[in-house]
Amino acid sequence: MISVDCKKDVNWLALVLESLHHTGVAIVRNVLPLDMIETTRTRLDQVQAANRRELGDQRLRRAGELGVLRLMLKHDNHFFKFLELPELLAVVDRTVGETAIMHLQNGFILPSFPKTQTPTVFQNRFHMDFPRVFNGYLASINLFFAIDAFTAENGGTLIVPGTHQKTATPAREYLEAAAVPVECTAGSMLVFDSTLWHAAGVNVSGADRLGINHQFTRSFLKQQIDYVRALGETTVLAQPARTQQLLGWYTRVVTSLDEYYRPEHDRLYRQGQG
Ligand SMILES: O=C(O)CCC(=O)C(=O)O
Repeated sequence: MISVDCKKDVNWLALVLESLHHTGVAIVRNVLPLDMIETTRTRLDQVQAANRRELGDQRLRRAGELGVLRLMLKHDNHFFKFLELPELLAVVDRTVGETAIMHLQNGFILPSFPKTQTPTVFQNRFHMDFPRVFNGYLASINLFFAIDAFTAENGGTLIVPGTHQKTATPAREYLEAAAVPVECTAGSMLVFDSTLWHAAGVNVSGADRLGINHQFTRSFLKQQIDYVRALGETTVLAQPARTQQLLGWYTRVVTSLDEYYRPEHDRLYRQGQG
């Protein structure tokens, strides 16, 4: 798995793109500044507390997830900053294109468990985040930020290089034998083809492992959460144009003929969206 420093390697983007093609994965170090890492840590904890208040522990437990935080943008504008990072945008542009939309942004506070006591849930079973292979056409990409350093001990994501864009499901024994834990510094961005087989690792470090995952797709695919409706027009329009596009502002689906027959500049689903 290649690891490049985006502040030192002038060729970092070309290396990432080539690595995505060959192995389905690459690590980009040094993406987040220190102050953003620190602020993000606090804000993730606050979102988790707010989710517990709003949804209740029972409902969250029933979902069978380990510390997954959804729709963080609703709680805290801080998480919009990730959508303005030049390195994130550069990878999105060169993979799923300039009209791509955000499929999801999820925070992770992966808890530590005593050895052998980690519950088995969807996120720590090997899976593809985008389980559709379109004859090699890249439709979805993951950009996953390490807010803590990722290590084998704290559950750094297990990835299986070269398993992307395959129609046949790899044998479980193969996935287990060939998986490599992502180990990287805090502030790194793990980039992977969303058809790559991966799983959350097992955290036995004694401390939570914090991260934020993003998935971006071609503009014509459905989002996991309709961010435009979830956040509301006022919040979306307060963001830079590119963020509006990533949230799905230019690919809204019309609900009436009045909306359908609007003039070009006012259309909900703009022309040229890929
Ligand atoms: O937390 C991780 O390292 C991976 C999580 C994951 O694969 C998922 O939620 O789909």
